[in-house]
Amino acid sequence: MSSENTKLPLCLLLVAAAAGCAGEPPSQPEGWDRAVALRSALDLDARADVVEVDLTARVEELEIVPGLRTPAWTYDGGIPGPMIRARVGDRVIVNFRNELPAPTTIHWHGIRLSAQMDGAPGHSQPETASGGSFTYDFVVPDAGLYWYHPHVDSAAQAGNGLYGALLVEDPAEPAALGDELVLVLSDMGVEDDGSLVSPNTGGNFGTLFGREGDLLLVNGRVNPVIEARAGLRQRWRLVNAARSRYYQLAIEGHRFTRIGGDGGLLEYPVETDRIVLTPGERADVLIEPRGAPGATLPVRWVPYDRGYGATFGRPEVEAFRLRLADEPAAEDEPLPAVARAIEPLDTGAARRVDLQLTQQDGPGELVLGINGVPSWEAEPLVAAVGETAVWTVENTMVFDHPFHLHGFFFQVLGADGRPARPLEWKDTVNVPVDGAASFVVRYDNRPGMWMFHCHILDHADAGMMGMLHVVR
Ligand SMILES: [Cu+2]
Repeated sequence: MSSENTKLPLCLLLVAAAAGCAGEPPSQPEGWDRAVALRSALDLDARADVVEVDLTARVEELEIVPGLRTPAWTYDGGIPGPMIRARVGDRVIVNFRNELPAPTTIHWHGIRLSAQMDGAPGHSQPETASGGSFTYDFVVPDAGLYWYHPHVDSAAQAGNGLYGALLVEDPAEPAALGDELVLVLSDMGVEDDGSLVSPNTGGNFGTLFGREGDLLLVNGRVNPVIEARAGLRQRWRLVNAARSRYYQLAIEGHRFTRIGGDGGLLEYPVETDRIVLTPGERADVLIEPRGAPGATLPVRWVPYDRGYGATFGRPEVEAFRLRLADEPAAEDEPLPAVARAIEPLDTGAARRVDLQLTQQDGPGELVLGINGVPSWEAEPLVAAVGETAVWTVENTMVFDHPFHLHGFFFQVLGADGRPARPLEWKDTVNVPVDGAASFVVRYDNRPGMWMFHCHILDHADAGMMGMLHVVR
């Protein structure tokens, strides 16, 4: 019961409970989010500003396809892993235990933490061996939706099911934006006998294209149904946790209001017909469903042209659906102002970093790289704390690459060389076929080794990765 309700006389409360109060605002249907509700990690620490959770990676047989048992790789026995919920400025402690048959680490995608907690094997920490454990301990300084996943053999491990959401809430944010859902989008390849498709399926071509599982998963479920009431806004916090698949979502006859991205709210909201999320990216969108009582609104995955053959012969797929309640449309409250003051970073005196995403020539296993060098041969770039840099990442291949920098947010630059509007903080940006992406970043006072890589994880594992050494 909210604190406001407790101020009402008891008789009024009883009347409201029995008959429904005339002035009561309309609400989503009972159990509207049941099909996609995420498990929340249990906070073991009583202190208000500390979230402490236990997290175990282990193989668990799950029924992802009805009637089949799939030995998925999981955090705490489910896909996705439990959602970790914190508030801006909280300290988050994760007591991690590895019960997988392989070494692993956890990377906290997007969080501006110290390099020691970033989960980069060999730089942040040693790999956590099978049977081993590691304690992650960091502060979450920025509101937004983040996520966690392994950084060892990451295409295979994330593809097998290892990912979860970390939501950092800001109590100062305007309330009443919409009823909120966190949706972790991914995919999975399952054979007819329920076993996982081999992470090496398709050989070099599989690596080059980036492996996509045939099953689209929304919070670990195939085509779940979200109940809705026409006219009532829902706020969807989306993350693309797939190892290679781009998500482009559309709802016939509807537009989305995008209010946030990787690093929290945008400078101002934008309307859009489609939401595009490369692997690693997040979006914070409002949707106001419209339609006849009882109608079904498919939320379609629409093929995104990310290069050679990416859309060829590929149909649209229903990723999930909204079912409207058997009630007339409701009138929602007007959308409160959603805006955020973001200072554009000054590119004037910025250092230049020029990178090319490359494919190596040669026989044998496919090798990708950055500036012609695979990650295992690359020398780290060096930068100084406090420095501002403009990165230009050029794509020399016939596939798009989602480029991710660990540890720091950046502002994507438009064609005019200035931060694109609306301003937003990002950590992953698409680099289109035969094109480039530019961004400006300022290295705040967190020295250490930071990774950057393509977030098509098959590409990262094939060498499209490098290191940035930020020194004091
Ligand atoms: Cu790539």
